[in-house]
Amino acid sequence: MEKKTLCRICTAHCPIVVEVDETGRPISARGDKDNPHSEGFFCLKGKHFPDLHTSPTRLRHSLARNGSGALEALAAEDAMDAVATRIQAIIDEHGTQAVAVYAGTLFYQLPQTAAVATAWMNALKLHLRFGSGTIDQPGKQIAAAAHGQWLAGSHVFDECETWMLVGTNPLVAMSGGIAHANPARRLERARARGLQLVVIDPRRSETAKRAALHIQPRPGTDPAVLAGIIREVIAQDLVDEDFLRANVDGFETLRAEVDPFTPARVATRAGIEAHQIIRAAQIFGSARKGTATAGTGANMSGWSNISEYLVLCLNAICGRYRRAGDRVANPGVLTTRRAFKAQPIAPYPVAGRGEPLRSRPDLMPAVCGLPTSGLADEILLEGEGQIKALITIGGNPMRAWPDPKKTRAALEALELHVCVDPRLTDTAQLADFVLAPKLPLETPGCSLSTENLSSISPAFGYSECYGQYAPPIAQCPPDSDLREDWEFFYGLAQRMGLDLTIAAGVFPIPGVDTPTAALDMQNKPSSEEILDLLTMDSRIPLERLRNDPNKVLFDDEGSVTVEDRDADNDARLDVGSALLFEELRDFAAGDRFDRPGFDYRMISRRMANTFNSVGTEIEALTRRYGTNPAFMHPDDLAREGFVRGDLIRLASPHAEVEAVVWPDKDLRPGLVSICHCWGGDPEKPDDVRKVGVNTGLLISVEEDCGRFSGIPLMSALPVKVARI
Ligand SMILES: Nc1nc2c(c(=O)[nH]1)N[C@H]1C(S)=C(S)[C@@H](COP(=O)(O)OP(=O)(O)OC[C@H]3O[C@@H](n4cnc5c(=O)[nH]c(N)nc54)[C@H](O)[C@@H]3O)O[C@H]1N2
Ligand SMILES: Nc1nc2c(c(=O)[nH]1)N[C@H]1C(S)=C(S)[C@@H](COP(=O)(O)OP(=O)(O)OC[C@H]3O[C@@H](n4cnc5c(=O)[nH]c(N)nc54)[C@H](O)[C@@H]3O)O[C@H]1N2
Ligand code: SF4
Ligand SMILES: [Mo]
Repeated sequence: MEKKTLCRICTAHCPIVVEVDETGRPISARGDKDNPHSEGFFCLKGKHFPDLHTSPTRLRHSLARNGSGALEALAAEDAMDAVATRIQAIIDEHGTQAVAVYAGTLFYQLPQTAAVATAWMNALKLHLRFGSGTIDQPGKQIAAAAHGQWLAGSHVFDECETWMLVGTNPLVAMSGGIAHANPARRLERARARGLQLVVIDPRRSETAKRAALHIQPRPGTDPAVLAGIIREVIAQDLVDEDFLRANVDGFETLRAEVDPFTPARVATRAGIEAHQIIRAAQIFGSARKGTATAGTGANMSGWSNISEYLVLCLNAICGRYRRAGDRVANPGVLTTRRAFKAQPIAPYPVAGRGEPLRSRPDLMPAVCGLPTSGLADEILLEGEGQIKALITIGGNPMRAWPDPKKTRAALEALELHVCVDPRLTDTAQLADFVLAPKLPLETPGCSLSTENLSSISPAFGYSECYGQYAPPIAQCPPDSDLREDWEFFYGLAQRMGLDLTIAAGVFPIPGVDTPTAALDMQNKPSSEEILDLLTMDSRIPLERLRNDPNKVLFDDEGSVTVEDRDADNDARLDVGSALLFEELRDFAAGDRFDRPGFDYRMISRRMANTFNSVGTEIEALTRRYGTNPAFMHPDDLAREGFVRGDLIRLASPHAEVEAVVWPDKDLRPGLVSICHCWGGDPEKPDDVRKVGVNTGLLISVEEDCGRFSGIPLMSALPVKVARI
């Protein structure tokens, strides 16, 4: 039997059709060609989405560490009893400051999980909440705070004449500017109607190959390239004077700060041609509609905050925001109803939200959350306030956190580590309890998380008025004892005597008072009821999506246009943040990441067939390379005397690893491009050709960390290579 649903491996949430057998076992998946939003698009990972549900390595029971130190199966209700008792005991002895949570990528992709787990943290007044966001693109929240936000949002890709992508590759990552579902087709259509794409990436990525202009700079030089483009936009008189006058402060400061970044100087610093800067400014600045967005490449290479800030400055001086009377392409389906007004939310404080970390006085709670790069040290530092318990939800610290050796030591030092994950990951293997969840095909879901991403950054979320409900379509594996993720947190709350209040949506929407609802703590609500609460004030009621599963586009529900600025509103965006321009001056002073003798730079990238650590154990997904190769330019291979498939030694100033080398003519010479979240337990070395290499081993969480977020140098990291 074929059933329609959504793939939930990545944020694209592609509509798929899953073949389910008579026992309710999902067999195979394909893209849903009848879906007008995605037009059948899906990827190889999605094809294997059912395998994640049926894999023999999937956990069918929760696990607990027994007296002899081994993990053994435990009934879900007993696991909740034991975990609640242990957490309560730690809180009774040390207070809630001894308990921390790490929320990984899957946390945010599952609306019920994010909502109920957050409600549990709120009920406990738990402050130590860490997430994958601070080792991802934390500059976004920091830049938005320093700059302010535009309540009416920006134009979507489908209606623009230009777009600029900085260190992001939406055609593979399904993230970062070109809307998720079917980005390649969207780009193709946009190009056919004349869109000029500008891509800034040291690698001629899948997306860069389709650009009108590809600038291939040295990694870690985005501030120069962006400041140079802004300077040229000003020099070429392409600034939107009206928008600036009405809405923006700090223009003279911006002009002065970018003034040193002449095309010639930028060319020298970034290793590009000066005319590319002039051309990028011309393409971007002379269009009427078009936005610049940045991704992980621009955030991981040392200058996260200032790079994201310059991106916002560029958009602001070119006036790339919706104005009063403009049509709002996607006024929302399942997210909380909101107003679209042609006015800013004024800048707000970047940091100052609490005490610095005990172990790291330089790292403190900021708008991007607590710095995950400091969490291992915070666990390891003994004394008053030490973290004793960690709960990991939908994340895999051993693969994802920089410095897995330190991570391992920290996880082992915990009194209690609870991991909510369907797989016995390297992280789960070190846990005291592994709570085994149901997977998306076995639970009700919807497109809310991805839609709600629109509140994180311009051009995130859906570009059209799309929403979809995904009913549970598969049975849990036979003889399993699983719960939905959220049920574990509800169960813990019941046992700990906590009342839970959940907030609508997944991410708060700027300028909107999010509605909340108290959960019935006696009679457990159903998963469907939780979804109803999460969409309690949506523009389109979820019930309508349930009742008419074939209707997924809602453009015919009345068009929404941007309203005028409120009469009493005088907020302005700021392009002259003194705080952030300190970073531009620091950048201008020279390459502070340079290390003599380390003549290559390692850069981050994503591979199409794995999603962070998900899929790295599925043979069909890893067949192409068998591992995460270290890609290098063929000229570099020749110079070093390497051939494809050679095992090489890759060293950073902090550590040394082995990797399998692979030619990639699309790379700028002098680089080693490797995907993250591979490799096994660093204390149990295994064949790198099989398990891959964990690039986090090369990264230091002590040196070169970004201001506020603590994001380490995860791209543009100095390395050297040698034959083994
Ligand atoms: N060196 C280096 N390190 C990096 C990066 C890099 O580029 N370079 N990238 C960083 C980035 S951007 C990110 S976002 C992080 C990723 O960091 P994490 O989020 O910590 O890592 P993931 O592998 O995405 O972890 C997702 C986990 O969720 C589990 N899972 C799958 N389905 C479910 C479910 O339904 N419920 C639950 N509870 N769990 C589920 C999976 O089995 C997996 O273990 O890594 C970061 N680390
Ligand atoms: N298939 C797949 N999709 C994914 C993921 C996955 O693991 N696999 N992970 C998901 C996650 S967690 C995230 S956060 C998103 C991330 O989405 P993106 O941010 O789009 O991530 P990437 O595809 O790695 O693209 C980053 C690009 O930055 C370039 N780059 C590296 N260093 C620099 C630099 O210093 N400057 C500039 N300008 N560019 C640089 C790289 O060459 C690369 O092409 O993708 C998500 N989607
Ligand atoms: S892009 Fe692939 S992994 Fe992501 S949701 Fe679509 S089918 Fe799933
Ligand atoms: Mo990420």
